[in-house]
Amino acid sequence: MNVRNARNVALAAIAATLAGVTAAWAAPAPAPIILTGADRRPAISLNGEWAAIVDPYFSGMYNSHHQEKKNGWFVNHKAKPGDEFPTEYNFSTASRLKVPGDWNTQRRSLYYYEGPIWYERDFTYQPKEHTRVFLHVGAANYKSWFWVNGIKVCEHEGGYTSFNCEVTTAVHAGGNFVVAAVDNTRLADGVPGLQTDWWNYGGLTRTVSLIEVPESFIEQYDLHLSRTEDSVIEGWVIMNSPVNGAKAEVEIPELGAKTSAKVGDGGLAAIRVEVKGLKRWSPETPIIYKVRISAGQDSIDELIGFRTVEVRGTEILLNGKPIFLRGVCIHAEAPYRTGRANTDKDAETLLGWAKEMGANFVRLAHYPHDETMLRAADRMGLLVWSENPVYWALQFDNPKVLAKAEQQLDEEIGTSRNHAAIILWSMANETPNTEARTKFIETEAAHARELDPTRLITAALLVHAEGNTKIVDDPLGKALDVIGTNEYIGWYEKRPETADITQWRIDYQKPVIMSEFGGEAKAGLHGRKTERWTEEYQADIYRHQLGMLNRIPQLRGMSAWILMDFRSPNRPLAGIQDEYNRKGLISEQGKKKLAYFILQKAYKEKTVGKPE
Ligand code: GCB
Repeated sequence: MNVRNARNVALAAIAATLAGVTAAWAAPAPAPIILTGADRRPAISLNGEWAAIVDPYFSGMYNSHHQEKKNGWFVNHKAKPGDEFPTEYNFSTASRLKVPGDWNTQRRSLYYYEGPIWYERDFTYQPKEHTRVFLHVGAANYKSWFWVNGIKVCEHEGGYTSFNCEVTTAVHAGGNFVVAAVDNTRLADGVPGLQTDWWNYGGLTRTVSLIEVPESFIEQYDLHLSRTEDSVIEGWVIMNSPVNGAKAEVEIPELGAKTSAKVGDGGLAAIRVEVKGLKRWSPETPIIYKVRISAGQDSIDELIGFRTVEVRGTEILLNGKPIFLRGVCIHAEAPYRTGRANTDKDAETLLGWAKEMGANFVRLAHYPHDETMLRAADRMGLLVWSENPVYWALQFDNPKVLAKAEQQLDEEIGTSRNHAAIILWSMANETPNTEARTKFIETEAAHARELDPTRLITAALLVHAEGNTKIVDDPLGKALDVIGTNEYIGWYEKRPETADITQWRIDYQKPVIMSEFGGEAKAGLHGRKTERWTEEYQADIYRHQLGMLNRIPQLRGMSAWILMDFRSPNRPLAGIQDEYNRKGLISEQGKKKLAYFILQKAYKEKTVGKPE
């Protein structure tokens, strides 16, 4: 079937819908599936220029008279003059947007845009026998719907995780086309919700490709170093549609290690393999092994580092030894060009600045970052705090919101569970202390533990104060392995020197990470250290913070807020902020501020934190 025929089929389906007859796409959209190591599979890239139609009223999706979902008025729209229907839209004459990319920084008129945009791209394809094909979407913020040749292939909610829509029966030999609707409208029942302190970059913000797999294929796998048995790599492989008697095989050629296991119920094969001479991954020795995972006709060449992480009392142990996390928070904001970060170069620049500062740890705020960032952290030796976008006040009493948070966790953990760099799954940031919230995040934490018992669970908590004492007693702390706390002494409260007389009371005998602290400065603005917005004022905050942090006995890590200035609509102060949160240690144009060097000295000389 060629593109034109496909269009006709799709047109017929639209007509059927309009006539009140159930059309092919009136059926519920198939759920996307999660693939581990999708970026390690050969792929047909669909990156590049896509046709784009801005549709603020979402008229391409809804029936204008009844507001009922039409499920894709635009889905097949390649209408040419003379085509009877539809008439209002034409992808072939529409303007273009780059994929991957947020739309806000590609066109001035889309800078503040929050709403739906339709995307379309043609591609040629040659189906292969016994092969299943997935449309892999690195991320689409926030809700998205996909059609291939007019056939609905999936819909998805959540703007920061990858997903895969099966298109095996929708593609055909020759010319094909994919249409996507992406809507970044903020939702009261979304995750995150209506309020965030970062830019709501919309669009197909990460790579899009086609991934081919055999009929029976490897869906997810988890391979990690055992905490209890030295030199044993354990884990599992899950196969989709395994044949009877299927086996999964794991091989690490460099270590001469190889094992195979029977695929049992639910497609699961348990893996255990003894290894000799394994060199453990750590920030000082970011050693990564080539690992071949194969099952039936399918195989993936992975790159995995092996290390253990655990908590003992108030210590965090990496490879059995106490570690202090000298870190910094990072948003997925592209250095120099701004907008969403999504290239190896973006990741290497951001993480390179963290390394240069002497950091061994990064908090990737406030949502899961992309594979390029995680691969770079593995390679460069930076421990990672990875975060679910449960941010500020969500509808914590709404079970649908919990389901959305859990789905995003499934995707975050399912796709990135083999990164040695990730040691912490963060459930939430600065959530209000209510019963509904605590229950919500406890459920989320239990879900994360079930998905991955090998890593530590954390969250960034709000603290309160009595006089000069900061108190960490949020009941959520019970559900966490590591307590994260945020504070802004010297910026949102009091003066930088207040830190000198601040005490901390932490009601949990657990490790603590100061997950945010800092203040704003405009790069290049100099003055007295008492003048807000100057680099000197920001540097003074850091000087006083370092002394205070050293007086918290349970402190096992810190992540300054934040590495680089980032766009936020909450920061309109003209001439200073200009819609950037200026708490960066580095400007968005790469200019290091004085505070960067204060922290660099403390990190490099290890004058902050417990020497290991
Ligand atoms: C916070 C938030 C973070 C903000 C930061 C700020 O507490 O967790 O998302 O950007 O403060 O700059 O106010």
